Amino acid sequence: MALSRPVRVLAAIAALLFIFSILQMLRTPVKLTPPSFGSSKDNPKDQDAWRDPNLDPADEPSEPLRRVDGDNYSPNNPNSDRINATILSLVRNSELPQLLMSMRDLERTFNSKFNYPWTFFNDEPFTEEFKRRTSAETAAQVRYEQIPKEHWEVPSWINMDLFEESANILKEQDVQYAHMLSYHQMCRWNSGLFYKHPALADYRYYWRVEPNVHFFCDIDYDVFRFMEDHNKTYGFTINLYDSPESLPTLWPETIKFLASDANNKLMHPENAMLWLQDKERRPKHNEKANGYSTCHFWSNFEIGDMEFWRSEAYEKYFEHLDRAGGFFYERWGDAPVHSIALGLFEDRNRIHWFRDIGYQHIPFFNCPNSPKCKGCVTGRFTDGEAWLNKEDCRPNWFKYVGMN
Ligand SMILES: Nc1nc2c(ncn2[C@@H]2O[C@H](COP(=O)(O)OP(=O)(O)OP(=O)(O)O)[C@@H](O)[C@H]2O)c(=O)[nH]1
Ligand SMILES: [Mg+2]
Repeated sequence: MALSRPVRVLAAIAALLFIFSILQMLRTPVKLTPPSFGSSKDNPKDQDAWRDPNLDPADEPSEPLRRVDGDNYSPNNPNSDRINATILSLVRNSELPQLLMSMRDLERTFNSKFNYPWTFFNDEPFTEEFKRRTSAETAAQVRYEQIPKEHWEVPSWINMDLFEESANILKEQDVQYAHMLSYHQMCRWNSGLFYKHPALADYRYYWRVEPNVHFFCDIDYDVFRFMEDHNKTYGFTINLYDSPESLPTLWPETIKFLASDANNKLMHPENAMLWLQDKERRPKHNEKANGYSTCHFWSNFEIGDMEFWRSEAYEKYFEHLDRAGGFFYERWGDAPVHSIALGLFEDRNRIHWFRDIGYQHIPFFNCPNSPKCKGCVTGRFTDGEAWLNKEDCRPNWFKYVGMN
């Protein structure tokens, strides 16, 4: 039987589609390639072959791990297995929608199982709407705390005319948020004041969360107990280079601090000085930052032990930096300040890369290769422009310290 021409064309298309789909099924899966760093005169080491460990299957950390068993983590259990830890967030009322997104993700992946309390901080009173809508997202206890004036206010020794002049210079050098006084206040509070809030007096561990971040992977063990049981002080997901223009005197001030014998003794024998001072991968950064690589733990994610921040070493160091004025005359961030302190005064083996926690704060990701993760692309470091891949300084951490 002769087929009409349109029917013959349709049959041919169907046959081609059939062959195409068979070929697709037989094809080997697409291989993920590590992020390419591109080449740049500024980054002679960027062309080094480096395989992102996120491409390798990511398991949970080693035992002991404490898990949900019956009602041992239920919200109202007075004898629960929870330890003295809280999830905390500094946030503005206006950021409520973005904060709810972060809360939903963290509740879904972790906290609906373990029910650790949430503590919210603000320099202003929280609105009733903020309280109502955030407490509706969790079965755990929720607390709303205002920051004492003396913790937030610009310190008396800061000269505001000099602040304005310095901000003009920073702006010329493209330093973001240079004129935004509240940004400087926030960085100072996150560096050296948050853990002094009376609401945290009885807490030891914290997990810092910001609005508009995402968590992608199920976490089926108590991360705070992990920190305690494995003797960890600090956990991070992302490691980045900072803008050297924002902190030209941070390292010189650090060296000044370490110059006295008493302060020099505060350094830990197993410190991460080599990591802090690396000048191989980004020599220009080290040069502009006067000896500091600028590599830091990205502190919008932190799981930490406040005993470290409350230690004599950190107290003295923060006091020194605060007096030096760089939180205002430059734009020292809490991330480099925390990172330098950890690199100097803590045993580097007590710093843990949470490779299994899938995380995003725009524009960077930590996306593990694990069936527990949904919604991010394994091994993708950024969804921004390609040059942002250069900002990843985990290779430095792994080179000098390894994966603890
Ligand atoms: N209450 C309050 N929270 C603040 C203030 N400034 C910043 N924050 C919070 O501090 C955290 C860090 O501020 P961000 O503006 O996100 O700073 P960032 O992460 O460096 O900048 P982005 O890349 O723009 O997110 C966020 O949790 C903010 O909600 C402030 O003036 N008041
Ligand atoms: Mg942010």
